[in-house]
Amino acid sequence: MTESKPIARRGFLGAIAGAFGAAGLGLTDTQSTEASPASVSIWPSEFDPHATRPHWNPRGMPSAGDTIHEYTVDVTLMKHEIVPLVETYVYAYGGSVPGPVLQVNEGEWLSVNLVNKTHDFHTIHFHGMEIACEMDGVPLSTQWPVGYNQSYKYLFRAQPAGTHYYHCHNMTPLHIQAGLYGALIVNSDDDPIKKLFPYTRDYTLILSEIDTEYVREQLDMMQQMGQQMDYMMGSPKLMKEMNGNMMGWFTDKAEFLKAIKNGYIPPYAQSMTGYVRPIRMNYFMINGKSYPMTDPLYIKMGEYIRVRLIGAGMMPHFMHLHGHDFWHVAQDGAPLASPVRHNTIQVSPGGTTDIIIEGTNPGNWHFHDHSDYCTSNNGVAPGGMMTMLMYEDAADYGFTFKDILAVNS
Ligand SMILES: [Cu+2]
Repeated sequence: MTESKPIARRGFLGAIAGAFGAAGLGLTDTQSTEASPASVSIWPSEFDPHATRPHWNPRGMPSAGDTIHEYTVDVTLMKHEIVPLVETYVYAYGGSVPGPVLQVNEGEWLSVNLVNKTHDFHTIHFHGMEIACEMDGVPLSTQWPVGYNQSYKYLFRAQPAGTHYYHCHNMTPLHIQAGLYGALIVNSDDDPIKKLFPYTRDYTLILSEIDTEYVREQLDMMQQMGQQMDYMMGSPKLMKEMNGNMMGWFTDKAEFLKAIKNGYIPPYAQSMTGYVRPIRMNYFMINGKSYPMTDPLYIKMGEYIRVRLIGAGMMPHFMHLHGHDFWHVAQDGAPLASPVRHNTIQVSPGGTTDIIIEGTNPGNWHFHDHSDYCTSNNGVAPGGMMTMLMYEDAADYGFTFKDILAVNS
């Protein structure tokens, strides 16, 4: 192995100054020299980027003796209650929002049979997995979308370890709002987080949002178009003939541009419902529920708990814990080089963020998105993306405050 070359800050600044002229950066020779020790390295010289290559060939197949976890995940149209009196139609994987937690050990195989029981198209994308692209769940790119009463079997080896998730990749802004997401946890026997913080409880919090009006309008429309869609699904040729009439699926850019020349108006220019309506989120959820119906996190003094935050929606969220700092230990499944201390942490759309909380301050503590718009239900606060960290042994430390739910009238 060749030794990697440390990047010296002096060399980096020197390169910029050379390109733009030192005067342009406001640096004198003395300043740039004094502020830049000769051999400051950003990364340790032993850093090996190849260490993060996939352990197993993503295009490999199972061998005799390999463990294969088999799941059947159906997609149904069902009613889901976000908070009392707010019930909305959603699509659901496996009959619940979020869908079932898929949990395996790194290197084991997952066989997931998607069965579609709705008059719409769906797939499953396994977000963060290093797998064969045919198993990646992107409709019209790596597979045909799965129509009514059709199925598609995904088979892949789970890698890399860490907190991941899965979601539908068809009409994503609608189908994720409509409930098609779930956690995918890949465990490792050699988890540095568990070694450093021997946690005893492990929570998964999937963050997402919904515009209930938008979802209702769109799902209504899909039901009305159901028969037409089912007929079309019988034949890929018929699907293609629908181009320009409805969905606008094209084989390439040239075909798309030709269709526009011939009068095709894409939905973003004239929406499928006849008018353009921007998405405006009104409920903000943790595991499909808004406060006060979110589940609390429980802890005891001296206990470590692991909290896996998954950004399944389309907005960033800024989770803030009262009364404690916590440790950011992994991002997008991968352990950080060193834990980082926070009391507020951003969870990006599509990102997973693992934190460790240590029980150090008995009581009941809010844990919520600090983007305050998102701690409301239909514009009324408190609500939304909020839960509690509750000490089970708080009474032992003289804390007697009882559970109170704040619900605005
Ligand atoms: Cu879908």
